[in-house]
Amino acid sequence: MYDFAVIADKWRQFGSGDSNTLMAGDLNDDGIIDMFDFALLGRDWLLAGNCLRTDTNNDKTVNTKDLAEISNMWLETNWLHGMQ
Ligand SMILES: [Ca+2]
Ligand SMILES: [Ca+2]
Repeated sequence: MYDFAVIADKWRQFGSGDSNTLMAGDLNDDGIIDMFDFALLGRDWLLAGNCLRTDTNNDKTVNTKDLAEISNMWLETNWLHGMQ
């Protein structure tokens, strides 16, 4: 586990580019969109409600639109990747 100073330094290194942003499809916040995120989507498939982490487009339902979000960004990474 890293402390805040290490995370802040990593954030600064990446500047303000796309790699600095959090990705909606990264459901477990490990910095990469992969099979673990897909598994979480499957767990919540067709659930409806507010504040669902797997509802990537915030339409209050976990469905094919969220699957499309993950599929479109498959294996993309951001600055969080490799921090854990
Ligand atoms: Ca992930
Ligand atoms: Ca959704």
